[in-house]
Amino acid sequence: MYDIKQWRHIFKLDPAKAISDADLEALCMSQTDAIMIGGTDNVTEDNVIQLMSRVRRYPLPLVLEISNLESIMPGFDFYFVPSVLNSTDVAFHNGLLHQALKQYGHMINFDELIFEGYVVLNGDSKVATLTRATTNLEIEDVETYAQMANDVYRLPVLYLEYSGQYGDPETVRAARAYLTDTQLFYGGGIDSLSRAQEMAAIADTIIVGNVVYDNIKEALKTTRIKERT
Ligand code: 1GP
Repeated sequence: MYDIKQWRHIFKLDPAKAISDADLEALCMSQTDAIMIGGTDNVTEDNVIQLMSRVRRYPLPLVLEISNLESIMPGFDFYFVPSVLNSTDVAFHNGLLHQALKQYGHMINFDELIFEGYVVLNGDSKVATLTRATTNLEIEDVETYAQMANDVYRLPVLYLEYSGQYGDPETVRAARAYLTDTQLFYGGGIDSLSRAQEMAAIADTIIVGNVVYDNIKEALKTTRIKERT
C-alpha cells in the first residue's frame, strides 16, 4: 500500500487539457511520487476515464481529486476529497461529500479516501470564483485555518491552494508552524526547480500543475527536489 505521508511531489493533470503520449510518459517515468487527476471545469466521466487509462500503464500511484459527482469512478488508488475551509458556500465544505456518500457510500473503501482541507488563496483563480472563497486573508487567518485543520478537524491534509499564482512563502511557513500531524500540501505557480525547492523546503508535499502544459521541461525539473533528500 502506498504511503501518502512519504510523498514530496505530485503532478496534477487536468482531464480537460490535452497532453501528448510522450509528455505523459515523461511525467509518469519521472521521480514524482504520484499523479493526481483533477480540475475545476469541464471534468467529465469521459475525459477522466480516458486520462486514467493512459496513466494506468505506468507503475505509480494515481489519485482522483473529486470535483463533481459525474466523474467519480472506480480504478484509482486514492480519492482526495476537497473541503474548502474558506468557501462561503456550504456545498464546498461538505455538500458535495454528502451527495457523493449518499450515492456511493455503500461501495467506498474509506482507506482510499483522503479528506483535504483546502485554503484557496488566489482570488483570481477559477477555484476561488467557483467556491466563492474569501481570499483576502491575513496571515493570522491562514494560521487559524491551519490550527483548525490540525487541532480541531484533525484532517490528514491541509492544502494551501494558490492555483495559477506563486504563493507567499511567509504565509506557507506561518501555516506550517501550526501543523504537527496534518500533512501540508502546497500548490500554485511552481514553474521552475528553484520555486519547487523553495516551497518543498516548507511544505511536506508540492503539487505541480499548469507548467506541465506550458513547459514540460521545466515541469520535469521540479521533480529534482527529491535528489536532495
Ligand atoms: C492546482 O495547486 C495546483 O490545483 C497546482 O497549481 O497549476 O499553478 O501549478 P498550478
